[in-house]
Amino acid sequence: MRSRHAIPVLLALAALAGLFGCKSEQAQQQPATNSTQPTKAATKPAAGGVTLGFLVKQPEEQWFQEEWKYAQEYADKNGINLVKIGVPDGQKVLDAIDNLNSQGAKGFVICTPDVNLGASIMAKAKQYNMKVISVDDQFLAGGKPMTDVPYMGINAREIGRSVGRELYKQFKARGWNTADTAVCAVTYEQLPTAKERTDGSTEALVAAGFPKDKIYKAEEKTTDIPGAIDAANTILTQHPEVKHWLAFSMNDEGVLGAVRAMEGRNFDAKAILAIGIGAGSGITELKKPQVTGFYGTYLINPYRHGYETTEMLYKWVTQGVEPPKNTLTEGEIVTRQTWQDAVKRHGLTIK
Ligand code: FCA
Repeated sequence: MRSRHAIPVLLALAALAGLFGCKSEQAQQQPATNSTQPTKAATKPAAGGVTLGFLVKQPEEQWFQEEWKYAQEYADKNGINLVKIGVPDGQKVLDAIDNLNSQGAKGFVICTPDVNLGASIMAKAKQYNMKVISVDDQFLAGGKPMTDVPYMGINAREIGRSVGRELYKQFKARGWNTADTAVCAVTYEQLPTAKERTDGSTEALVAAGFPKDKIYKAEEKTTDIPGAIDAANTILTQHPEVKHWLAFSMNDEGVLGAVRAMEGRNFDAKAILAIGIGAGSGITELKKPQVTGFYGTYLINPYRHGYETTEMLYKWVTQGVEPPKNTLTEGEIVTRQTWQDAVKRHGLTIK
């Protein structure tokens, strides 16, 4: 009886194990605390395979989906069991690290939901003997970057400046004047990479000749479109005299929120000039058949942040190759006319 069932049982087990080849998407939906579930055994990688984690603060944001996509591409090529988990708060991060440990992970890449969690994340990783690479948002300890933890981020200040310079150029090209034009700067200053970006944009606009007192800060509480809409609405209410609006932020979501708030107050696309930073929702906006006030975006590179960080972690774990401590990536401003070519040149496939 038992032996007659042995083959079907083995097949079922194999199917379960097969599921694990594509289980990472599933991991993202499962609460991190699921590590003790009976299915855990099936998460064991094939003999010789390595398990690594990739934790991100906002899995619903397109940037992070792109990052995961390229991380998975590297994992698939190298037989890595990549466990992708969304970690929107500190508790989820700690649970996710426990989860990774129970799956035998040797390390993880993380974009933390709170940069001040750096020390606790490192303590927990050390306890489990896991290696850590931080991506996008660098850990802070006592307000200072934890430069001993390998980090890949964007060259925030310089990218912000590029956005500011392009805004000024387009503002001039439209023949607008500063008498009835102002800037809605959607800011999130508690996050250093965000502050660097928006400070850089302000700096470049002012250096080009835009009056600093007409750059209004809209402080968002969350770095998504709803958070930016709320923040921008406050500024729009305070300044009914403005006829032309410029907008910048730390990411596409911040700028799209500003544009949506302006549209909500009947500003025509021709009265708005907005430039984002990202590689996802900004491109989706540029693809829309109708032109909106979202003029362009500074295209950053999720391939490098996903594929290369996973590669660095894998080589660190398997060959002892230490990753560089600080890698800053760049990109370029793209518009409705240029994004397709740029996306191709940077080796990206953005949906
Ligand atoms: C931060 C932002 C993301 C993205 C990334 C590179 O984590 O929150 O939107 O811009 O940096």
